[in-house]
Amino acid sequence: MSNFIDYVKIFCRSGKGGPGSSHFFRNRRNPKGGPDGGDGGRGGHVILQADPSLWTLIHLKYARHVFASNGEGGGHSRSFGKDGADQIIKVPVGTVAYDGVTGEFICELTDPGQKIVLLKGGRGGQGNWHFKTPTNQAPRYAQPGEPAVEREIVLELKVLADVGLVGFPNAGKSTLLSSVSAAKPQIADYPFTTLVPNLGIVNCRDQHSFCMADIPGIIEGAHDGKGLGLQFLRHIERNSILLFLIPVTSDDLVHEYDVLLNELKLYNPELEGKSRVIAFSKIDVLSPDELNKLKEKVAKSPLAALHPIFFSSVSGENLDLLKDTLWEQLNQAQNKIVEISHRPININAKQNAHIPTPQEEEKIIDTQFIIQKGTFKGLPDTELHPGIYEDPNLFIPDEEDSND
Ligand SMILES: Nc1nc2c(ncn2[C@@H]2O[C@H](COP(=O)(O)OP(=O)(O)OP(=O)(O)O)[C@@H](O)[C@H]2O)c(=O)[nH]1
Ligand SMILES: [Mg+2]
Repeated sequence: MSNFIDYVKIFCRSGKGGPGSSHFFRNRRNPKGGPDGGDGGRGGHVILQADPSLWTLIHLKYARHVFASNGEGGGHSRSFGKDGADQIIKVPVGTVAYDGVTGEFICELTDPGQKIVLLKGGRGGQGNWHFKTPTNQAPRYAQPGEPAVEREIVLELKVLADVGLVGFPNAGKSTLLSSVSAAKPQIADYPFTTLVPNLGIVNCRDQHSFCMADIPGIIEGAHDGKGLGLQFLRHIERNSILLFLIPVTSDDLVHEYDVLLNELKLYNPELEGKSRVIAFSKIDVLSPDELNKLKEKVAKSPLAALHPIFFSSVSGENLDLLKDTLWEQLNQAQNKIVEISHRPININAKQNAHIPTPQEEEKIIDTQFIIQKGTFKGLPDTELHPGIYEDPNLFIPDEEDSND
C-alpha cells in the first residue's frame, strides 16, 4: 500500500492528577505537628505539535493508542507529587483534528512548531494542610486528583499548498508538476495514474517560489464516489488558488470546466469562492492552424472571461507565462486568505467502510501491478471504497498476466 496516509483514528487519554496526601507531621518533640500532606502532580497532557518535516500520518497508522502518564501523589512535608509526562503527537502541518465519535471539528495546526493541547491532564489534588481551619486543625481529608480524559480523535491531513491542480484524469496534471518543479510524480496515459497527492516547489522569476499540489483526477459524479471520489479534494481546500487543467484534445472544453466546477461545489461550496486560473494543456498536439481555430472558439465562449492560458508541458511553450500568472494571482491580497471552515466529517461513512485485512492488502498490491500492466476498460461507475479502486475487473490484464 501507499505510504501516504492522510486519515487516522487514534484513542487518546490524558494522565490522571495525582492525589493529595493526608499526612501529619510528627517527631519526638512534636508528636502532633499538624497536617503537612503535599499536593499531587498534574496528569500529562496529550499535545498535538505541527512538525514541518512530516508529510503524512503514516507514523500514527499503527500507534493507535496514545496515553499520557498519571501525576504522582503528594508526599509528607508539603512536598508536591511529580507531574505526569506529556505525550506529544507530531503531525504534518495542515493536520485537522476531529472528534472520533461525533465528527465535530476540534482544532487545526497550520504553523510549523505550533502546539495545541488536545486533552488536558487532570489537576493534582490538594494535600490535607490546605484544609486546616481554626475549627478543624487536623483534617484527614485530602483531595483526590482529577480524573483522566479519554477521547477518540480523527486526524485528517489537508495539505497546505499555494496552488492546487484540478482536472480530469489524463489532463496532464502530473506532467505539468514534473516540468515546473523537481517533483517526480508517476506519469502515464491511463486514467488514475496518480493515486495520492504529490507536492512540488515551483521556482519562478526573481528567486520566488510557491508550492503546487497535484491531486488524483476528478470525474463527473465524483461526489457520489465515482472514480476515486472526492476524498482527495480536501487537499486543495486550503490552497490559495486552483489551477484548472483541461487538455485541448477534450471534445468540449466548456462542459469539462463546468463538470469540474460543479463537483468542487458539491464537495464544499466554499471552493467556488477561490480564485481560479484556467489553462489548456497539450497544445503541442495541435497544428498552428488548429490551435488558432481553438483559440477563436474559446474567445467566443464563457471561458474567455477567465483569460485561459494555452500551454504545453512537453514543448515548454507558455510555461513561464503560466508560472508568472500563478505568482501574480498568489500575490493578490484577496488570495492570501486560505482560511476555510472545516465541516464536521461523517465518521459513520468511514467506520462502515471496509478496512482491508493484511491478506487483502497484499492482494491490492498485486492488483495494482495488474493495473499498470493491463489496459483500462473504462471509468468505474460504482461506488468505490478508497482501498478497492484497484479493482481488477476494471482492467483487462495483459497476455502475460493472464498466463500466471
Ligand atoms: N503531447 C503532450 N502530452 C502530454 C502533455 N502533458 C501530459 N501529456 C501526456 O498525457 C498523459 C497523461 O499525463 P499525466 O500527467 O499522467 O496526467 P494526469 O492529469 O496526472 O492524470 P491522472 O494522474 O491519471 O489524473 C501522459 O501520457 C502524458 O505524457 C503535453 O503537454 N503534451
Ligand atoms: Mg497524475
